[in-house]
Amino acid sequence: MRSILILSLLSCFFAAYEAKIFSKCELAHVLKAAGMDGYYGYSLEDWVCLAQYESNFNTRAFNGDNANGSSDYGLFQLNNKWWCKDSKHSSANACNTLCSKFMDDNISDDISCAKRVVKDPNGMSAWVAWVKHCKGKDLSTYLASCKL
Ligand SMILES: *[C@@H]1O[C@H](CO)[C@@H](O)[C@H](O)[C@H]1NC(C)=O
Ligand SMILES: *[C@@H]1O[C@H](CO)[C@@H](O)[C@H](O)[C@H]1NC(C)=O
Ligand SMILES: [Ca+2]
Repeated sequence: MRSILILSLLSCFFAAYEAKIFSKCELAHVLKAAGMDGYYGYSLEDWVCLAQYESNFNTRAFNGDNANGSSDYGLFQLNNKWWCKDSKHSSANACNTLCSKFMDDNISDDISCAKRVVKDPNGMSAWVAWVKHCKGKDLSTYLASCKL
């Protein structure tokens, strides 16, 4: 009995540190509510596709070995050269935040920063995975199964 209690306490403890992995439709709902459908001319499909291919919808996605020496953080793989600050790199820190904030389960700051990124002249082309997997593709049925 006691070991069961301890086990369940432990699993609660670890659950708090687990990555949140969105489903496609769950993320579509959150991004829509955050005004991303049509934001800077990009469809909701584009935003969700971008997150799928950048992070596989994982809020803890981390890539620490880009060829240019930068690291990418979280759902939108925001990097420590331009957008956020970490201890490894000098940064323009245009989103004025710590990169670790892009690794937690609250994505409202990640969304704000992505909105900032897309305002630059490159738009969504700032995201290599979007260019490769989403740009110019027919995404018309991509979110068809989601009740939006
Ligand atoms: C560094 O490379 C990564 C991956 O190729 C890219 O996503 C990122 O935008 C680059 N960062 C800079 C500052 O050039
Ligand atoms: C998420 O973070 C924002 C600040 O970035 C905060 O205003 C909001 O209350 C947080 N939401 C939750 C559910 O903790
Ligand atoms: Ca966050």
